[in-house]
Amino acid sequence: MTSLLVIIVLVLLAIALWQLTKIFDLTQVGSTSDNTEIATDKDNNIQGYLMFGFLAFIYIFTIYGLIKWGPLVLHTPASAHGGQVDNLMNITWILIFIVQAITQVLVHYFAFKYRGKEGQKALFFADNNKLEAVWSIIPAVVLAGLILYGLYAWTNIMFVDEDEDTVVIELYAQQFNWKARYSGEDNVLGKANVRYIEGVNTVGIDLADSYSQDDIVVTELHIPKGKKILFKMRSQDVLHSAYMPHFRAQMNCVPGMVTQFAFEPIYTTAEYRELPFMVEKVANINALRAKKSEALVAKGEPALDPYTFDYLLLCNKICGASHYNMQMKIIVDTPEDYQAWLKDKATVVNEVKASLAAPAATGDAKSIDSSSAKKDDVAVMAAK
Ligand SMILES: [Cu+2]
Repeated sequence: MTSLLVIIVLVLLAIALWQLTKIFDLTQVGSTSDNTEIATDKDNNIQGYLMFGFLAFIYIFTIYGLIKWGPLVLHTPASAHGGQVDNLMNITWILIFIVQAITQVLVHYFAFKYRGKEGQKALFFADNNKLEAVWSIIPAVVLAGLILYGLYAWTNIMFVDEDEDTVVIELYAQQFNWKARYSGEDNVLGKANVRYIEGVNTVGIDLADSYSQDDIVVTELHIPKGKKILFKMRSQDVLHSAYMPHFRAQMNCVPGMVTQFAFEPIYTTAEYRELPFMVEKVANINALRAKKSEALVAKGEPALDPYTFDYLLLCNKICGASHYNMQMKIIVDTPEDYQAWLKDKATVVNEVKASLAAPAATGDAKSIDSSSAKKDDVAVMAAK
């Protein structure tokens, strides 16, 4: 309602302004000032110099942006393939900068040089095959090179050797959180379907499948350093996108299908925190937080906690109201720490059994209890 009123007020203001300019025009009738709508040499000169002004604005703003926001880039990639992505990105940036630097100068300079002059008539110029060939072939070759290099990098990154020793983990997306399913001892994820979601079986594992028996579901992702992780992505509801910026990894999570992405982490969380650029970044963030805390404490509010770096899995598709907060912490451990962390995690099968054994203990127990199908599943499991 408020926005409708604001829009009405703005429209009325615009109409009032338009009417005022008409009144102003009428008051000028008969005055000696030049009110023809044909540009004079003075107008053309002003426009010509404004072109240079705009050119200066573009470059000053670009340099300002690079200095002010340049340090905010992600910096060192934390995955083995990350360097390739960064390389491709940097080459693209450099090309864009060179091309834009040349073309913008030419566009603005020619607009100035050939500005209108009293009595001067524009030359009619139909075409020039040589010129057109030059400005078609050069971009075509450069773009083809860039695309071929991109395709080469993409196939390199996306290729997963079937025989390679990978850790298989499922990333399960739903509005608005992530869950990770570990494939357990057999390194094979059991079958899953949204129809099996019930009670503590939050990602819809088929409990009757033999591969499901050792599957583990967690809400904090731990992965070992130096080992290729094969992520299998699923979504429960809408399109999400699993985005792990520090690892230069992103893949859509599509309802009804399984997508995948594999990478090898090369720094543990502890090692990445110690990298000089990260130490500096965290110090800067904490300096800002300390400043903000002072203001908060002065107002009698609690101070902010100091920031420590963690890798994150974010959702990179606008999937609903709480999309902005759809994230999961990723911890890269040493292989030993990873094994130790994984060792005592309960399997989903055992969690389901426990929840069925103590129906009063959990809030979800009632719905599980009422499902005879689920009891059959557990019976199948028990028989194995
Ligand atoms: Cu999402």
